[in-house]
Amino acid sequence: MTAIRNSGNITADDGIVTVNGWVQDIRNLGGISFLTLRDRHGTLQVTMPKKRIDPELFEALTKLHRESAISVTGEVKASDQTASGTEIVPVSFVLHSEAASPLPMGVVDKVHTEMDTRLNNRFMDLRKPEVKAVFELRSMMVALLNEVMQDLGFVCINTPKIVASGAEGGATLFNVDYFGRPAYLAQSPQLYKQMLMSTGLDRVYELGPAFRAEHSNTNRHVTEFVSFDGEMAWIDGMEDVTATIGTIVDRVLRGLKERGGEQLELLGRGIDIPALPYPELTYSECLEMLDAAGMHLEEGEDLGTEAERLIGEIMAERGHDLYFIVDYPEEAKPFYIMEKDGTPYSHSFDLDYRGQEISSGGQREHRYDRLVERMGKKDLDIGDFDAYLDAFRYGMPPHGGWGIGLDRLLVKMLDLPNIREAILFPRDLSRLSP
Ligand code: AMO
Repeated sequence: MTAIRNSGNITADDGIVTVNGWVQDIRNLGGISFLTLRDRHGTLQVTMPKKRIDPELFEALTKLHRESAISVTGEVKASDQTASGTEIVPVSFVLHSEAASPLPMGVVDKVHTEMDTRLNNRFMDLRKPEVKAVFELRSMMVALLNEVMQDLGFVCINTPKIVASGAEGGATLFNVDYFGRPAYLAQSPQLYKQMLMSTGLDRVYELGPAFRAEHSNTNRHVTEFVSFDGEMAWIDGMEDVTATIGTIVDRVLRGLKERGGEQLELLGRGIDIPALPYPELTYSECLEMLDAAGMHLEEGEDLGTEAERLIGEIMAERGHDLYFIVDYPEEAKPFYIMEKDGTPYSHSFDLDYRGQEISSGGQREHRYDRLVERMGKKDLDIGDFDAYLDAFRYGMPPHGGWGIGLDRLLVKMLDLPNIREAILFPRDLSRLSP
């Protein structure tokens, strides 16, 4: 039996090997032909000196369509002509599946391919090493998040994604017909992670899909994203939450830098590690900063995309990539956020990464009466929230938490131009397939 090798582990002493991959390119120079075989780890050169290999084999290999899936068996030789220092002289091959021609898009061609074409043909787009690298880094990021959360004593949870009431406002709810009853796709695990704070599972986290019927077509909004949520009980204040987020993001940045060297190099990216603790700006300070920069927002107004970007520029000048914006007006924040008594503000924060919000969270209102009062203020029908409210009637500890958009975090870490670059099969206003 021949050894199965790949472009990452082949050596000149391997003798006869079999390598699986796609035909990236064939160059026919008359007396000799070269086939570039690409696999997960890189490329290998299959060298075919016309006089030294079986004419039928030569004919069949040189006629293959680009991107066909094949296995090549041959002898490994040392070569000073290839980057790997090896080449394979074939003795046989198996054509598993021939690629149709022409290809829907190029894999190695230097021509620019539109995002829509790429996403329509994602299976082919992912054959590009630099596109695949993003998803390898994403996988490392998820592994790192799980590691750090377990180290910090958080319990991994899964909450329902078909729900009876939304937590993040009616405008972005997707309706579901649940056996004739109205239901929604979960916008976040907010209500469930809070309910768990009354159980003794007092530190929980979830990495799961979140759905928003976003009508905005931007490079940072999708209708289905992965939310990395955390919730922790018995906190003394919101600072416990922001400090925990700092620890987590720092561990992930360091881990990716350490483990993702190969992929980061392919992407031509480095990862900067901002010093802890990440600085805090209050909402009011932001309004002042914006005013001084020539952008006026009314007190209470949401910081929109432009304001966030401008604050990002000012913070970059001060040497900060990651920073919290704290103490938002209570009016601008959801019902579950605790008010800052005697002020129009709240115990809430956003975490911004180079001018873009990647997370929001805060301390929650854990006092039943105050929570019901706050729901009234927001014109919510408390009857829709019975199951949630019950958990607050029988001993709910003070608690707080966050939701980090996993896709956005990756986009900012890798400085990608569009959230769709970080999602395998994105869903947006117009895209439902593939
Ligand atoms: P929020 O609604 O701010 O807060 O969402 C939290 C984070 O989720 C990401 N996000 C999105 N990413 C891509 N496309 C979208 N359409 C989208 N919407 C949100 C962002 C955002 O910062 N329950 C609270 C969190 C909490 O308080 O624990 C919540 O969902 O990165």
